[in-house]
Amino acid sequence: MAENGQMASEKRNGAPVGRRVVLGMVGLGAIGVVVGGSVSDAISRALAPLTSGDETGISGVVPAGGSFRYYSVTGTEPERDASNYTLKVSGLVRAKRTFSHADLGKLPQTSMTQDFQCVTGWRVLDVPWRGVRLSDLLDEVGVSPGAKAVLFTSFDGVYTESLTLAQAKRRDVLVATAMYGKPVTRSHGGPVRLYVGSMYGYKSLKWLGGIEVSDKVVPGYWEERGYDVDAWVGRSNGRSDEPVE
Ligand SMILES: Nc1nc2c(c(=O)[nH]1)N[C@H]1C(S)=C(S)[C@@H](COP(=O)(O)O)O[C@H]1N2
Ligand SMILES: [Mo]
Repeated sequence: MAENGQMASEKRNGAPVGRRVVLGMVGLGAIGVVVGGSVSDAISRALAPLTSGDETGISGVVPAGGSFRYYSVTGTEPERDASNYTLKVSGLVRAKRTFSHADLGKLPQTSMTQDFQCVTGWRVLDVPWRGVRLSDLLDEVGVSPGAKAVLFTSFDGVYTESLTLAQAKRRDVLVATAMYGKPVTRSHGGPVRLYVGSMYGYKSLKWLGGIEVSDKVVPGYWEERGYDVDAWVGRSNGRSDEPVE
């Protein structure tokens, strides 16, 4: 496990939040000193970037559950928007294809409301997601015989993930273009991210740039660093969270 159970490079609004701050937050949570005037000025300042400007409108008190944390292993938010976005679909498919944001909008749209749970423990309840089911996208390009897995790359240039083909076809796996009724924000991986409903948050790759249909699963960024490849909430990583479904 990385960083004492905390995924590294937690950040917000372009300002990287150092590991010390993150660990400090954990300590605060443990002794329950979070609300009101009891938090020292220095710590309040350190926490401010995490609590301010919450687009979701559900920002809770850090580090209690109920709100998203923001992660980027690169410490940056790659800049791409709906106007210059492309999603390249390649590998074991009938027809390789590059989708623009508008192309994605022409495919069947799916909405679902489902929790988001990070393996470090925080969970956001009832998140409204919208986008194209990965299975619908795969049907659109046609999966070739011999395909067994789907690999994902981020246009941050570093982060990767993968799913077995069976996992990829689940109805709660979305190529998400909206959260909370609005376009996915840059911090949350916009304009297009993955949402893998039943698995821990690290499967939900942000800034989705490439999908490759393959004959085998390739462990992703965090999986190379010790997290489980099959990341079912409550049934992996030695955790016993309530499953997400
Ligand atoms: N490209 C990219 N995708 C990523 C990550 C990341 O650092 N980079 N972090 C993962 C982890 S560990 C989690 S919990 C979620 C967090 O999503 P959020 O930043 O929208 O809260 O994104 C996942 N996808
Ligand atoms: Mo996570």
